[in-house]
Amino acid sequence: PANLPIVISTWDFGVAANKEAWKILEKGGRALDAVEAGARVPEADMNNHSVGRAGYPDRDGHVTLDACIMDEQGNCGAVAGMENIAHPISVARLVMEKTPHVLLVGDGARQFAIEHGFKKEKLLTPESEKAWKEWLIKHEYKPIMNSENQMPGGKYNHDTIGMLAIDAKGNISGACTTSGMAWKMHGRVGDSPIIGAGLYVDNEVGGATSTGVGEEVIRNVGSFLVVELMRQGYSPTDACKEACKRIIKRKPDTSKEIQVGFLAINKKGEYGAYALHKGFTYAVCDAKKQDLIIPGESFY
Ligand code: SD4
Repeated sequence: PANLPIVISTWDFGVAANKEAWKILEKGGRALDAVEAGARVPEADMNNHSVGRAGYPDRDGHVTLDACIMDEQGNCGAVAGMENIAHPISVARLVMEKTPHVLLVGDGARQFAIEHGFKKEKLLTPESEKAWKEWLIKHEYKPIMNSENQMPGGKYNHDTIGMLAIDAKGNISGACTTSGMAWKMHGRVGDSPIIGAGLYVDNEVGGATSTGVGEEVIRNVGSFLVVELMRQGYSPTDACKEACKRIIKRKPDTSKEIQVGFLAINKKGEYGAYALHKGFTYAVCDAKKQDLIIPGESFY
């Protein structure tokens, strides 16, 4: 197909992540290497408070990270609730490649990372700590969904990165990494490290990833659903729209107040997205369309 290789990812900062992934794809490199390299960009970004270092903490002040990765053979790896390790996506890849398991959590994930040479670091920045302390005063330690992402004017913003790439050989891989909902309960895990929820890849069909309130995505096994709908002939956009519809159907009132967005690509390199609310964007990079930011369609 004409537009391969290609890489797409969630939100405006996906542009910088795509750029890094593109360096690998344009040389004929593997989609798996591309999505790992791309996801590491927001993980290291001090201005991104929803991914990796500088992520907002949970309500007890711990920065706990979730990530997963999946390749063209259906291999996958993930970490959840991992503290003190700056690049969870790379640890997720090692779980996939070096262990017989798929998901490591908490202390076990951190221990595994340290055994593989990752540095133990403080991830809470003074700025994130300040935001957390301010939250503590206003919200009295109650876990509230979505609060950190509600923007003036009723817009909802999130910053988790989900990335999907197809390499020159036509192989698909995906990555998803986040610090999760800010001020979450300690131990809370969202959709992002859950294969089938935050990310799913089937090399015969395509891939999907999600962002937003993870609980609703887990309940609907969102990314798996999007890929299965594409298998049945839905376009990427229509598949994402249908997955949003399921969330609205189950929770019509909640859906008006929370953001969830899906992003998908099919085997031909066609892509699309759909969200509950306005404000979701995604970034596209291929040989022709470098640095493109596209607003996702939405219900509300
Ligand atoms: C989660 N889906 O932990 C993630 C949150 C997110 O930007 O997308 N934040 O539920």
